[in-house]
Amino acid sequence: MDKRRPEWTPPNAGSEFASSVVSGVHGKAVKADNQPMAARKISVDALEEGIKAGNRTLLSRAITLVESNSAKHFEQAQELLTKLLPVSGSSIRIGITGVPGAGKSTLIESFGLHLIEHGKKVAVLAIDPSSTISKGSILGDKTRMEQLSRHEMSFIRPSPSSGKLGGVARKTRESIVLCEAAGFDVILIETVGVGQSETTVRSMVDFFLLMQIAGAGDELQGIKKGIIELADLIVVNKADQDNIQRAQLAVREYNNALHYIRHASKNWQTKAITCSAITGDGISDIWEIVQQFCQATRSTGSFQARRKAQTLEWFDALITEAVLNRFHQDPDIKQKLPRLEQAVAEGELPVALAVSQLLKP
Ligand SMILES: Nc1nc2c(ncn2[C@@H]2O[C@H](COP(=O)(O)OP(=O)(O)OP(=O)(O)O)[C@@H](O)[C@H]2O)c(=O)[nH]1
Ligand SMILES: [Mg+2]
Repeated sequence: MDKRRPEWTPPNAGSEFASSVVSGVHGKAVKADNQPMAARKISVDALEEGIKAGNRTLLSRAITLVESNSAKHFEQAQELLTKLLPVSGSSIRIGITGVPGAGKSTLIESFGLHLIEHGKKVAVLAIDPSSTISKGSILGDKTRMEQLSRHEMSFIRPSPSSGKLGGVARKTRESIVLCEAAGFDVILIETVGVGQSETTVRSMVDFFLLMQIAGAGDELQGIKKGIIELADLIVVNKADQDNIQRAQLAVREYNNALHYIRHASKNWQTKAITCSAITGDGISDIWEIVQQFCQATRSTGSFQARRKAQTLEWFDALITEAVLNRFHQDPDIKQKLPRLEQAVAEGELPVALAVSQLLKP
């Protein structure tokens, strides 16, 4: 093995690192605030070892590495992922979506703590394409997930701050691999119901949970948006105090509607239940249902088949992205494109002909 492999330095010396203690790297503990970031380099091998040992500080650094946009970091991240892929894949990946304020983070707090009580290690990732600077949402989430974020059996990572959904999704998929290699049994991925983010999260999880709130005036909002067709479970949250009856009514309506809707997963009948993320009512039912889902889909092979299909879809998407990038970087294309665009816009040239002229060597 090449011992002189270039070492990785975190790209931004953010607060995430500032107060952390990195132990076991190069054989000794390093107090982070004592030295500048550039002085502390961690090799891919050290990251691999640390992650396999469940070291959350190194897991966090590895995620920063996969989130980096630099070419050098890309290479190192891919090397690390190659090493860790064989020890990944054994978690259950759960996507959680719902309109802003539905109670996703509050649910993750109580559901996560419930899972920990059952001996599970829980990682929480977020996809929030609307936040260009993730700092705000970290703050919100950390206060909503106060106990969970302090628990040693959990790991919480906010959404990468890069704006484009495609880029964010790649980073999240790679972060899932890292979390699994670090021994996390359940990966929760929170996304706010904006734009395409639900479809994107659906394409990387085994189980998709849609959170709704009763009494929002439009109980069946998800049906219109087609999101119910993605869900394996609909949870009507905030079923507490004087909202219980409304929530139960909404659950009945959903369960009726679900008879007419194509289910999201093979060998699984989507259902709706009530829950209160605050009182904890219904939280254990969610875990029961997830386990039933795993049993039903694993025994029939559809669980494994979906994962394979998801990976191939991702492969396909990355090919498309890479080919398009290469196309747009090509000097010849760059030179021809504006003229042809104008000709097409002015109606001087048929579109299909313009494309074939563009692609002509
Ligand atoms: N009564 C009641 N309030 C709840 C419940 N769950 C969440 N809330 C409240 O609803 C508000 C929003 O909760 P969050 O958990 O931040 O919702 P979210 O879906 O994560 O919101 P975004 O991250 O902004 O999309 C907070 O004030 C919570 O205290 C619940 O079960 N019952
Ligand atoms: Mg939230």
